[in-house]
Amino acid sequence: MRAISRRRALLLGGLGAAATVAGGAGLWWTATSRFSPEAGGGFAEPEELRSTDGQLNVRLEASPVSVPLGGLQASILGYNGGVPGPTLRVRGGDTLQIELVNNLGVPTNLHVHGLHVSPQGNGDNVFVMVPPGQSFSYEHRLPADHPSGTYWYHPHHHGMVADQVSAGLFGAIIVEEEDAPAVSRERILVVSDITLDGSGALAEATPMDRMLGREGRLVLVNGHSNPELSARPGERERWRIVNTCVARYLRLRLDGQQWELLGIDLARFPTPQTVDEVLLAPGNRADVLVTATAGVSALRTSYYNRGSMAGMMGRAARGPDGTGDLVLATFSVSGTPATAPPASPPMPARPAPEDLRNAVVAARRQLTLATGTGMGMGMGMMSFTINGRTFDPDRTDTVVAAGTVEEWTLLNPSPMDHPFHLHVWPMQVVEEAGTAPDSATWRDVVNIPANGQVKVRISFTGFTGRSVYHCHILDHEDQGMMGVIDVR
Ligand SMILES: [Cu+2]
Repeated sequence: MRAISRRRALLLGGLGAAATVAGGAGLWWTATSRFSPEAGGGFAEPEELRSTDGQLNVRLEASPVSVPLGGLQASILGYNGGVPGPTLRVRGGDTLQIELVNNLGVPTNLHVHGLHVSPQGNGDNVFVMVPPGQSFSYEHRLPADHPSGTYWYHPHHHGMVADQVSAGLFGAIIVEEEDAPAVSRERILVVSDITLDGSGALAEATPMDRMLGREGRLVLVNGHSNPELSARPGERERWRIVNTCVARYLRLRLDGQQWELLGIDLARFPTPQTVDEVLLAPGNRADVLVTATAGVSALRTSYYNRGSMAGMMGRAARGPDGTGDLVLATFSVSGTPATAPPASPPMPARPAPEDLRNAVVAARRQLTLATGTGMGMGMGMMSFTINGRTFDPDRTDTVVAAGTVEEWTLLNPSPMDHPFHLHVWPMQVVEEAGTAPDSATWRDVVNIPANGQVKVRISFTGFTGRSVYHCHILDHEDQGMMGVIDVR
């Protein structure tokens, strides 16, 4: 039997603590080197909740749950008893009300990642804290012209975000478009990663995990290990892929199939892009069209070098563990060919944000995401800063005039990538790797490569109030790589 830390006991509450104490073997994956997770079950999707008459009222209970994961009975966290939580489907103009119930042993809250909604009051307000045993009613009023896209929700209580998201607290949000492409079927693929110990309890992140950003050893699609998706030749499917991983980058391929990228995060590209691979930093989403070709194909993620901490022990050459190649899902195409695939989608999608490439820029700023070894810091302790400062909820770092367009140069002088996320207002990439994109490219998470920079433009319209921007390697966010913005 091994001791359970106070931190984990608090996080998991009664159920997790009991399960951990009862178990007690070492890390599940490392304990048996030949272990491979039970895989290949049928593809399943989370429950879907859809708005009616402009309204979606949802109750989300964050609780310890016991669910089968990759052949083990896992004691983790979930919304409404499952991992992922329910998928929420809304449209522009809708009101999304979420009653968040906190059944955890620690505080939590809820962020609607990517939604263009108010950050104030009971809106997308990350400064709200919901204590254990209490609940909070969020209300999000989506503008009528809210960009379509795939979004997601997860806790955002500073200092505990990585622990709670990696434990299973996440779910998808879909904002439907007016002119959706005709498809044979649409699927949501919520990708997550987690490390369990031999008893199925959540493994605790090490100091190294927190520094580099933890990557779970078990990678799941909708809570399943390598599920099998079936289709007939000629069918066209729309896949919405969400990267909810705390730090894992997904470099996706689907060899043997026709794969077109409709968009990343929000809106759609002016024309679908035929691509070999799609890179999703933590927090990003892909919207893809798959035209099924007979055969069996693997949805793979391949190794992506996101850098490391220079001078740190181990891992320096290849970066953090776990960013290697693996199969996320299997796509099996067989049977009677479909008569004709549905017609190509109309482009671009409506509504879409305004193209800011020729906009009047009211202010230009630089934000520098840096890592360092601070004075008096212990072995292995790093600082994670934006413009030299760690997060302070009481300090406002950036004041923006409402209604203006700004251009931000996002700089990363550190030896590892940092995916930059701004709440509420989408970013349009205007310069990446020294070149301007050919077409309007929006993101709400923009990867800033190690020793690189990206320029974005942001239209601060629609809402005022205090919100945040941060690194979406959630371990970095928890350690202070976050700033406060006030639009007024
Ligand atoms: Cu980071």
